Amino acid sequence: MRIVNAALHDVELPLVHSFETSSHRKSSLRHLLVELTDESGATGWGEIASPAGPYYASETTTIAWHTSTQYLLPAVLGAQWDHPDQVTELFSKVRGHWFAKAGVDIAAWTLYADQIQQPLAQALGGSRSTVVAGVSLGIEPSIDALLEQVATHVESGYPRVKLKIAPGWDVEPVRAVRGAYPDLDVHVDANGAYPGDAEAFEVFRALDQHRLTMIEQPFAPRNFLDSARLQAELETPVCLDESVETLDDLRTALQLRAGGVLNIKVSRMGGLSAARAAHDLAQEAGWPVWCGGMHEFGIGRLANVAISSLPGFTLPSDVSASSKYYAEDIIDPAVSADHGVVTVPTVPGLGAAVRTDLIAAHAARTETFTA
Ligand code: OSB
Ligand code: MG
Repeated sequence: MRIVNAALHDVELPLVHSFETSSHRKSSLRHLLVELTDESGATGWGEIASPAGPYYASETTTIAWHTSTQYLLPAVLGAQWDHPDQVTELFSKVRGHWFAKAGVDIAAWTLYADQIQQPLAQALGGSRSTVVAGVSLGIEPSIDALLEQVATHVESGYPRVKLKIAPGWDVEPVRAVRGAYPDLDVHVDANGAYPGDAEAFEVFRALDQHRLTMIEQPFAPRNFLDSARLQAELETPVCLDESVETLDDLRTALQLRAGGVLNIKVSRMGGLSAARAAHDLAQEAGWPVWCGGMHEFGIGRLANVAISSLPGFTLPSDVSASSKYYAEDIIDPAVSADHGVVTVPTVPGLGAAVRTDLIAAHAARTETFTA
């Protein structure tokens, strides 16, 4: 295959419910959509789901635009390839910039799946026909507001709820949710907001009493040593998110026993090829994995559904319905969940039509490139 045209669309969609993490609050999201066209005129779509600011990772939407237009798309345009793994090789000299790479990688995978006439999940080696979705709930202004959010999602049938925590918003909200839902699958995500000090260990020891499925990213990215020290003390598995950007990070985490569960994000790891390799390595080591999200629009969301169909994804993934985040999604049909279960698309390629009308209506800018 040879990519002869590429386009990058900078698209903003309003969120149905604003979302707060340990770092900030947001009410709309801007993602970059990658459109690759080969010499037969077939098109593959990808999504760069970088947050706007450098708080989850060091990338920003503006930096991802620069990386894509100056380095990634020029490396891909005109090159000959047979498999998407070769596409990521084309820009392997670029260090980091995983979100931007993931967008181009997803576009190559969807183009490839379309060409071999297989659903994306099957092209990746997925074996599930459905995936179980959990929801991720942000920090709310009060415990009552949080309990209301939990109730809404439990009533829709989602079997797992993840709560964002931060210093000052941890043991109390968990105690309240656990009190109201003694049997619910609940886990917490700190997004690295705690220092590895004695006070933080006290908080996690208290959380260890609440039968949480996991404690996600307690400490700063790559603070493997404190994470290992914590895991040695707790019953609750520690899950790594921000700490694992590369396979080498994962090897370090496994070797040091810095946790027991891996959150695989297609965006954080630079695409589907890398996500699949991380899945294989974690599975070999006996760590269960699940797919985390970055509030993706439909294209990235379908990539997450596809990777979640691999056999090692045994915990609920953040692949909730599009409607949890967006009134109108840029794919048709949108991703829907029935009592927390998402059906893996069986049509060849991405799994849904891309709504170019909606993309054009919401695009702040589009740039096109030719080989
Ligand atoms: O840590 O999982 C995270 C969103 C933005 C940044 C970090 C995270 C998240 C989520 C989103 O939790 C979950 C989703 O997309 O459903
Ligand atoms: Mg996380």
